[in-house]
Amino acid sequence: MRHLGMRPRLSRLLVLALLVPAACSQPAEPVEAPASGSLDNGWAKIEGAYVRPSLPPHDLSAGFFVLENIGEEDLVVVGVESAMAGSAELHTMVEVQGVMRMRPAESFLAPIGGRVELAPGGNHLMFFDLTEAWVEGMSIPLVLRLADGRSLELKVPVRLPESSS
Ligand SMILES: [Cu+2]
Repeated sequence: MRHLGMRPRLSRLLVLALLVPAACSQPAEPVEAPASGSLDNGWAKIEGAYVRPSLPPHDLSAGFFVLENIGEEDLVVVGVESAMAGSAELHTMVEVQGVMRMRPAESFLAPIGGRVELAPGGNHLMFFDLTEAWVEGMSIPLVLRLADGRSLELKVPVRLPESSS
């Protein structure tokens, strides 16, 4: 039931919802289901998406996910947005004179039947100017923009990366 033309209005509503203090005259709001960090819409599958707790005082966070292309067209992620971040970018890691540094990336490609994996130390999402600190237990709304105009919306949990052992 989601139409292209509705997106701007939806995002305005999201922003409004964030600006309205939680403690107004409304009776207790239903408890929101925890963010799953997953999505399966028939042509794209996302598993294990999450964002890191923010790093004060810089208001930064990074996000990760595995996107699997289960459709019949390439999935080219060209942007990311969150109603809880002033701006967000796709980032990749490159080695510069022996030091790994992050750089903005143009896009992430999940070819037909393939996948793209974002993980600490590699490709990631980067979030700036967070509207509030991101702490474990919160759910963060994300929108991934695709080159062909489609988008993927999901809610992801805030958590630390699983320790690699
Ligand atoms: Cu980065």
